[in-house]
Amino acid sequence: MDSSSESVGDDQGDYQYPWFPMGHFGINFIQTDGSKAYVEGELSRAYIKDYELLKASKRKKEEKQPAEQLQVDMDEMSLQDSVPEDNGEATDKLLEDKDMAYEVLPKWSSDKKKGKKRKAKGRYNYHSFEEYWDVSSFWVIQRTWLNDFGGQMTEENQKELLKKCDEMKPIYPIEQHENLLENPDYQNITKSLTETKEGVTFEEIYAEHCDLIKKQTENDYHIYQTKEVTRRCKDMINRVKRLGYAPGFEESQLPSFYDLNDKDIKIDKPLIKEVRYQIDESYAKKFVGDKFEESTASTSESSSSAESQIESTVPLNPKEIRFNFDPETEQHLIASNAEKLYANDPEISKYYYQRYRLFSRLDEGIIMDREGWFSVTPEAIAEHIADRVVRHNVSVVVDAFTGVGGNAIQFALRGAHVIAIDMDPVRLKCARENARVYGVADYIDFICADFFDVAATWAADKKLAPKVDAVFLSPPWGGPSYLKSKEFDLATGCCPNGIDIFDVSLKISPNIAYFLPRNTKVSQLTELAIKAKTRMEIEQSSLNTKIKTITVYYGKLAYREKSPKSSGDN
Ligand code: MGP
Ligand code: SAH
Repeated sequence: MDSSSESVGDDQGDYQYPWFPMGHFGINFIQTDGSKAYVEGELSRAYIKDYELLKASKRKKEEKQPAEQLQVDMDEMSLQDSVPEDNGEATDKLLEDKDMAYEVLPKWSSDKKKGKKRKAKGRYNYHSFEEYWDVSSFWVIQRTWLNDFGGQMTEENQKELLKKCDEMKPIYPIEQHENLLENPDYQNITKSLTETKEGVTFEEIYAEHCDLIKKQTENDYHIYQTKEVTRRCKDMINRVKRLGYAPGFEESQLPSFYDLNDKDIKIDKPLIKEVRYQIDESYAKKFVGDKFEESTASTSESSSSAESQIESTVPLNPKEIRFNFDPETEQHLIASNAEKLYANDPEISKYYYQRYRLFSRLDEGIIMDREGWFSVTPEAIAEHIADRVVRHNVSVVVDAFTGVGGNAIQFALRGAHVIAIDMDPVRLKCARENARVYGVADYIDFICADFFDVAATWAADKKLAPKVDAVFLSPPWGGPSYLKSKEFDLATGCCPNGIDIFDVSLKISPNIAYFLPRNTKVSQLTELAIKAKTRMEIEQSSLNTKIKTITVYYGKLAYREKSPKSSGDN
């Protein structure tokens, strides 16, 4: 483990499993309604180990699954350079009044601030046109003036001006200024005035020259900035991808896709205006090394029959629901019996051979239905999530999609009071029975209902609403085939719609932990942070050597660095 990163977190010392911030980002967006938004977040990874539980599960030798690269097409994005147009032939008419072109120049002071040389390595990221103009105005105006009207100066004054210009040249000129004198946009732009306007004075020509050069520079600065931000966006996206996330940003969200000066641009997704980030590449190296590389890329071979086999989650007649588990008639739910039951169902038997990592006390009476097997959070991951959530004065947690109780049990074991909701009576029954096995059933309230209905009831009558400190969300991901697409779409992949789920949860608490596929689009997760107006953290759960899932923390659950690092930011 990188020892430098161990000291970064504000309260990372007392966690059962180590987790580390790998990078942070800040993104300015222009939203579809034209308003601006800013999102700040962290990328982190938890290193969770459960080798013993996996070994005890006596996993069968599995067929290797074909590797599938979790690469998105952002690499191929092409950048349309803006090439300034040629201004045409410059006039070459000699002017009278030799040296007037020199005389009109404002005399420079020795104030070094104006043309200050920056010692920073690499590119300098100017924050505004004013900042760039402050650094470059003397040089760009006077060097171009010398170029155009040097013939009207004495040799001595030409030399002196050239020397001053060289001194005042910014260390990091924008691209269009790198070969300033070869750029036609900066040549002879006022010379024609001497031809067209009679009696024009050098003062007037110089004033016009200053004006036009500034306008041209401002225009070029914005073209340059757009290109620079786009370059940084692509770099950030590639770094995020190399850490094993699915970025999800589309080319149409990059600044170069639009003319940002166009006030009437119509966008259908938030447009990135500016990015700042610092991403530790050493985690990417660990990630692409042997096991990690294989781990990100897996294709689920599962057939679509799995989806059709998922039981209906809506009970037809509530009166027929029995919440008590009957071991006689419901033997099919007993997890330790599952080997035979799912012998011809490879999609589930795979989980049977990892059974103790799902529940270490599986043989003590754990019960699960088919969906429970593939959707329960592995115990060590659930332990870690509870470790992250149940602190910062969090004592009441809503588990909105309880399933068979993998997470609810761990929240309760960490000392929280849990409100456990699931609309499926069979799975909620499993959760309650499983909570008994772990001795925490008394710390959990079980509600068999649609989460949307519960949230609406609480919103409609505040007296009915409990005081909730945090909401945990682990909705269905549309069956085990969720990894089939490179990037998981929160809106269409989750069932119900993952964006609606978040919106409803926000009405209950801003402190949300969202358990999602590892290939969920980061772009959508940032959109949720905009809505929540909170910072965010996307934590990868690395189980032994494989990144299994992600948990996205919002509100006070998200990591906050005590003393932000400033150096090395992009
Ligand atoms: P997985 O499909 O077993 O991925 O899910 P894995 O292990 O990478 O599979 P492989 O075939 O690539 O080796 C990993 C974990 O995600 C499961 O153990 C569950 O905890 C969780 N999970 C999977 N699904 C399909 C769901 C789901 O629909 N909802 C929720 N909440 N969790 C799920
Ligand atoms: N974290 C759980 C797994 C959750 S699986 C565990 O560790 O066991 C997702 C669960 O969401 C399923 O049990 C499903 O019945 C439930 N669900 C789906 N839609 C729901 C809704 N609208 N309201 C409440 N529960 C829902």
